Amino acid sequence: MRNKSKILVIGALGQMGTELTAALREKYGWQNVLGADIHPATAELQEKGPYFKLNVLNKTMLGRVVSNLNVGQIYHLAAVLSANSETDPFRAWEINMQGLLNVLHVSRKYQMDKVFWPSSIAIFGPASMRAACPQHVGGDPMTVYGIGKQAGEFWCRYYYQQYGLDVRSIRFPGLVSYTAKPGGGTTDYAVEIFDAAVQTGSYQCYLKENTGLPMMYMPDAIRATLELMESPEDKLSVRTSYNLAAINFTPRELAAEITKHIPDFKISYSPDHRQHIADSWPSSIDDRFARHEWGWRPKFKLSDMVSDMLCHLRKEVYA
Ligand code: AKB
Repeated sequence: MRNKSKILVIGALGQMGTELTAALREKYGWQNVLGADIHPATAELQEKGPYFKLNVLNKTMLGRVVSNLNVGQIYHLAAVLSANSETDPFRAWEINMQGLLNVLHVSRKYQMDKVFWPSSIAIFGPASMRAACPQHVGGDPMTVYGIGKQAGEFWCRYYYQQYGLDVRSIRFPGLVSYTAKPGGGTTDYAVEIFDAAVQTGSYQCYLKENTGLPMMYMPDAIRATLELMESPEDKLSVRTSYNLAAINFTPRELAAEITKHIPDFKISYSPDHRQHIADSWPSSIDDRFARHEWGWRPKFKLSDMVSDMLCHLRKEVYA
C-alpha cells in the first residue's frame, strides 16, 4: 500500500462497522484499517487492530486523525437509526448530518481517494412505490433519519460534482446479523427475533405480522460495500446512493422459517410507534442500477439466512 493509504472506519463498533472493519482488515491487513467510534478504547478492542475514540462532531480531531495517520479512504457509518432518531430529532439531525458534513469537509481538504457512506430505504415514504421501488424517484421521508439520509445523498453528489470527491453510497434495507446488535432501528425486530428464539423460544414483535420490508443478511451487505468501493469510477452513474435489494419478508414469514428449525417457537404481535415508520417504507426495492453497473447479486435467500443465523448464534453466541 502506498503511503497515504490507511482506511478509517468511523462507527467501527456498530452493527455494520464491526463486520466491515473485520472484512477490511482481512483484505488490506489489520494494521492498515483504523477503527474509530465514540466509545473509549479497551485492550480487547486494540488487540484486533488499531482503534481509537473519535466523536465525528469534533471536526478538528477528525482532521488531525486523517492527516497524521495517512488516511486515504473513509467509511463513515456512525449514525442514530430511525426509531431512536424520533425520540430526539434535533440531536439525531446533528449527529447524522453534521457528522456527514464534517467527514465530507475533511475528506475534501485532505484529498481522500474514496469515501463510503450508507444511506437507507428510509429516504422513501408514503408517496413512493410500495413494491419494486425504483432508483430514481423523489424521496418522501417521514422520519428525521430519512430526511437526513435524503439530504446526505444530495451532499454526497454535490461533493462529487463540485469538488471531485469520490463518495459512494448504498441505500441499505434492514440488516440482519449475529455479531454486534443494531440499536434503535425500525427493522431491528429481524435481529431480536433470533436471539429470543434461541434463548427463550418466543418473541413479541413490535410490527404487525404482515409488514413486508426489504432486508439483507450482513455478509451480503459487506460484500456489496466492498464491491461498490472496488468498482471502476466510470462504471458508476448513481452519485446519490444505489438501491440495493436481497430478501423481502414479513415477521410472519420470518417466524415460519425459524419454526422449521425450532418447532416450538412462538411469536405474538404488539405493534408500537415503529409500525407507522415501517408502513411508510417500501416492501421491496428495484436495484437494477446496482446489478447493471457494478454486478450486484445477493447470495442469501431467507432460508439460507435463517439457518446461518441460528447456527452461528448457537455455536458462537449462546454456546
Ligand atoms: C433502521 O431501521 O433505521 C435501519 C434502516 C432501514 O436504515 N435499519
